[in-house]
Amino acid sequence: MRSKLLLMVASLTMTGAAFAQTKWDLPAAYPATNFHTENLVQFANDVDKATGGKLKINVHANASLFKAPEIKRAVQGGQAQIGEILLANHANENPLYALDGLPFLATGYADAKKLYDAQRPALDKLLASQGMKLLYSVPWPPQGIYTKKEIQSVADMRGIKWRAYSPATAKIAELIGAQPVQIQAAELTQALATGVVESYMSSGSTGYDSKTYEHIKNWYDTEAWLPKNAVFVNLKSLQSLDKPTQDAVLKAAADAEARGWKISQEKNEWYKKALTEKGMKILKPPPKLVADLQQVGTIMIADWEKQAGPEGQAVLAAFRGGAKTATPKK
Ligand code: PCA
Repeated sequence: MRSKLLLMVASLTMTGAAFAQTKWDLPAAYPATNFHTENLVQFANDVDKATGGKLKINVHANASLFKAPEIKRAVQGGQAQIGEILLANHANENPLYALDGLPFLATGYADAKKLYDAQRPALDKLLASQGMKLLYSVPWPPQGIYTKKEIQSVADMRGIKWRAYSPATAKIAELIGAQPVQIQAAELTQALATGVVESYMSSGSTGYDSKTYEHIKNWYDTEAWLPKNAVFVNLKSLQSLDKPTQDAVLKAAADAEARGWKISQEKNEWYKKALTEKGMKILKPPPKLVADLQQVGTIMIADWEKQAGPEGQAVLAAFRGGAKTATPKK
């Protein structure tokens, strides 16, 4: 036993001497079968291949290494080298992170892309000031409302138990008079089973992953916003790699971003079919509900503009300038 162990140590050391292998931990918050996580694994495989095994990225799915709201700080502090977050989870830290979580600001994939283009330079700057680098960002499919009972307007949601995943989704509950409880995706299945959730807003993706259809039968396809996940790296960890390895990371990230946007959009349709097959009713939101929610969005966007400061307002103006033009940006 002892000699076998020693042999193993020796072979590891020899591998290490033959070429310096670096290992990175990548905490992620969503299930292994979620399309974001699958994209992360492919990104890690691409880096592995491009570097001939010099950089191994180990994806830890489903908040198994750090809880969703803790991942950003873990990467900043170097407990993990790279991570995936939901930008909107960090809204209280800087309004820039809140932008893609505001209802009815950017509602389809084309507008979500315009918003990302407008946000990206400011996000790069903000993360750089925190010692990190944004590698890529991919949206969740559009957000709709899961509810146990059928609803006609937000008045029908007064007092119901509402799962929030971000400051903005908690704010919506406050504005419509629902009772918010913060539950991250990794705990959602359990929360649904114990009855602490009667409603929430999210994508078909999370409804499917969490088996929401076992407890809730209605999903109103409001297409209210497309929050983004972002994959980012500790700058010192990145800079400690040799140049070709750094380039391989950046190249694989650009590929993952292009792939992720495409898959998100394709899977949006797939999830709706899959949820229907599982007994979920995918409903067109009634006009009163839409009007009420748009009012909620208007309030939240106006609040955001007040907090955002000149830099944030410039991002919003860039988006609105871009959003008005019919020609899509590259
Ligand atoms: N799913 C995640 C965030 C947005 C989404 O579509 C969630 O519900 O936690």
